[in-house]
Amino acid sequence: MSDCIFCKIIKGEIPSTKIYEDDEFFAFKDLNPQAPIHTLVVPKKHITSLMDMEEADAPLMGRLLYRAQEIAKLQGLGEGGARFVFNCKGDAGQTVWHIHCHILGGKRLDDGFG
Ligand code: IU
Repeated sequence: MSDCIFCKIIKGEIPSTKIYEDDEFFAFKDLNPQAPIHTLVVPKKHITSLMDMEEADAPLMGRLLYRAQEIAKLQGLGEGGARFVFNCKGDAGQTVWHIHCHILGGKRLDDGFG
């Protein structure tokens, strides 16, 4: 989608600190980290929100979860663990309308959810 900021990051039109890329997914450091490790994993396919995905996208999103936990381990979170978050739509605070999985870790996240 031409005016989507994450689509532009995926294409390299906007710079980012890339952590991982394959044919289907792109992962990069969050610009405003909420934990020592804060990475976003996005599908290259533009889907606006987890709650807008179609059933046909379920295998892709399953693979996204598998990749996300691999990426967390790549970043040294295998031992301590991590939080995987999808903010969906307004009440959850979604601000970028391209599905993204937040990976948060590198410290004890004992602040409840979010
Ligand atoms: P949210 O789940 O939609 O609330 O999260 C969007 C995240 O995208 C948020 O943590 C931002 O800091 C992050 N982000 C970014 O890393 N780079 C950007 O250019 C923009 C947002 I816009």
